[in-house]
Amino acid sequence: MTWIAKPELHHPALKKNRVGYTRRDYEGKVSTLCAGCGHDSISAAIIQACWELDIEPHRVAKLSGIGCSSKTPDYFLGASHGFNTVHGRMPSVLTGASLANRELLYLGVSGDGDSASIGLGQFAHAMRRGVRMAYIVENNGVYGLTKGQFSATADQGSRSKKGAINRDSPVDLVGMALQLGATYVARGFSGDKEQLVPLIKGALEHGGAAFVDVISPCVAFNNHAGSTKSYDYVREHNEAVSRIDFITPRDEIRATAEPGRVVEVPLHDGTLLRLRSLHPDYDPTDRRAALHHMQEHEAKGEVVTGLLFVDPQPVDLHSSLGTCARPLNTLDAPQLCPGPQALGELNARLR
Ligand SMILES: Cc1ncc(C[n+]2csc(CCOP(=O)(O)OP(=O)(O)O)c2C)c(N)n1
Ligand code: SF4
Ligand SMILES: [Mg+2]
Repeated sequence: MTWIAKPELHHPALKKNRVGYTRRDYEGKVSTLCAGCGHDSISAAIIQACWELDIEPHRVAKLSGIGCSSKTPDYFLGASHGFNTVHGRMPSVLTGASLANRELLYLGVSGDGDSASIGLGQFAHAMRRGVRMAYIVENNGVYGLTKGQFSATADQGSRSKKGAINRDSPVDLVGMALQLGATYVARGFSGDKEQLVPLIKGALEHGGAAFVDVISPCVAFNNHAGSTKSYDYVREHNEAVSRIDFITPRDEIRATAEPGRVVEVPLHDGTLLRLRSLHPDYDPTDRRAALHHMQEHEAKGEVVTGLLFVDPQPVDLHSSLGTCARPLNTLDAPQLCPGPQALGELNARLR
């Protein structure tokens, strides 16, 4: 129903956030995805996260590749910057944009086909270089847009809608992100908005390479018995390591009465991640332990969700390259091209 335009008028009494926007201001066009597609729930969670964080929409750049998942940036943050790249190339285009302007908040949206097959190398290098971004993979285990072929994240032994068995080993993007050095690694489920919104908020505010894998069932091609990415399977096998609250410096920090161990992780910008650990021994700041925990539970067929790892003081590509603090489009000609003498001195330093 691409021809349906959303009404532009808002009810005057809609609640506004601290920067004067209603939740509606963070929406995009009417979605054209199948009714019940998990990807639409992720769009709703992104809208909620940005509204609650008081992010000004023009400060966000949303980039994606190709697929149903990569179409979704059209359905949220309609007033933000956007770039729909070619298949699997979102990370490199985003890296370039980020190097040219580090003042924007970068949100990369991709699919399991887009990131675990054609874009696997791009995904890997964005993580290992510490590109400052929130990288969200809407993971349904199939190529939804091209009619449901198994993707590289489909579990070995899982069945397609037509009954074919997937014989190949899966690519585990969460495990790879942990091994490659991502400094914020989480997994959510599109059917659990309460868990997903704080995970996305944490990723947006992280300040380094933040990866969020979201299991997002494809109702058209991968929501049947025998699939490990269906709503029923994930609900039955969801093994959450923690519940997180995301607290910005201006929020009142109330004492929690929740049961279980509470870990508070202060972040570089003054925000506080409060994790209510559902496993007494789980330490979200121990990369190797996170990997071990995940592999142990996944061997039992469980889907581990929650904030799996966070480095509260991330080193990102800007700090390792010493990039220009100002957006390049605000520099004048002499600053961008300081002349032959400066070039000569630079060359001399490299000899
Ligand atoms: C270079 C290139 N190769 C192949 C395709 C065909 N193609 C379009 S979308 C897609 C896969 C999308 O899968 P995924 O990223 O998982 O997104 P989903 O639709 O499942 O959300 C493929 C192979 C393409 N568009 N471009
Ligand atoms: S084909 Fe699957 S992934 Fe694509 S919109 Fe439909 S349900 Fe969503
Ligand atoms: Mg997919």
